[in-house]
Amino acid sequence: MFNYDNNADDSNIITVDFSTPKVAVICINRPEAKNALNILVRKRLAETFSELTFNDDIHAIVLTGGETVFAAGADLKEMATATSTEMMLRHTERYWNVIAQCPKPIIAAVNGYALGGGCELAMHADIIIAGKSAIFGQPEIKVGVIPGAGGTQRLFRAVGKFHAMRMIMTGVLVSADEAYRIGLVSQLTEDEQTIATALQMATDLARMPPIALQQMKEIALLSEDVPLNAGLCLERKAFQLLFSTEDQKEGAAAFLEKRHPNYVGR
Ligand code: CO8
Repeated sequence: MFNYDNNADDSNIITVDFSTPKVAVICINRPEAKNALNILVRKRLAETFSELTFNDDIHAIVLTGGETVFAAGADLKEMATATSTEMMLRHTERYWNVIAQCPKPIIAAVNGYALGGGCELAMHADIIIAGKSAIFGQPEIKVGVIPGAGGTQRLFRAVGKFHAMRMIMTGVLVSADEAYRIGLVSQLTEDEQTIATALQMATDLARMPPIALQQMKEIALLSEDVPLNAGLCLERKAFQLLFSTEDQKEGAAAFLEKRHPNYVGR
């Protein structure tokens, strides 16, 4: 079994910056391996997302790999000789699930490669900001496997069958422009502006009513899996529920009084 326990040299493999009020910026920091997602990175990401989920001071999260690369996939060196049983026993889905279930808005800021597990990680976000250098792809087929963290599922939902099939079957890498055109990217920017743009958006989101944002996210993601009528019903119930929040009263009052609202998350 691969040993992925903590190693003193890896203490900065994930960094979290709290310098912007109400926003956490998570950065993967493994440049020597193009930010490949080894198990320790995924474990630390899960721990970080878990902490941020319960941190009431944080209202929005930016996820990035820094200025030059987002993540070049799962760590191929860790998987090269693994057996099926070993892969099963790693239970990496437990790490991914923490990110998928994070109720707060997540913005991925992508420069450079977002391949394989890296592309799948970006797709765990709610919004993807990409610099012009960004390159997306699910090249797993070229190394003898298939996407293992949602690439056959989330990519389909994001870009539709024919773009997704082309990407996962051929392993073709797509440019930021193409990714934007097919709907895999929310907003394109210059590379130097990617993180700043994501940070500004996160700051804007952090000023929004947090309960409403979380209800919206939960229902929007659930609705991919439920019939339209059930989704509409969920939406209606949450919409009605929000009228019990102080933030709804504040939002309406601020509009009527022609001032900026001050949301408190109650
Ligand atoms: N895993 C491990 N190491 C990597 C990875 C990776 N995915 N990508 C890059 N590296 C390492 C290289 O081995 C190299 O290390 P070293 O200097 O020790 O040789 C270092 O990073 C720099 O890489 P390159 O010299 O190759 O840099 P280039 O700029 O020439 O190329 C590329 C960059 C195009 C990103 C190239 O490195 C590449 O093709 N990487 C592999 C991309 C890939 O196939 N990704 C998919 C992996 S499979 C996957 O993600 C399955 C997901 C399943 C979900 C997870 C569940 C477990």
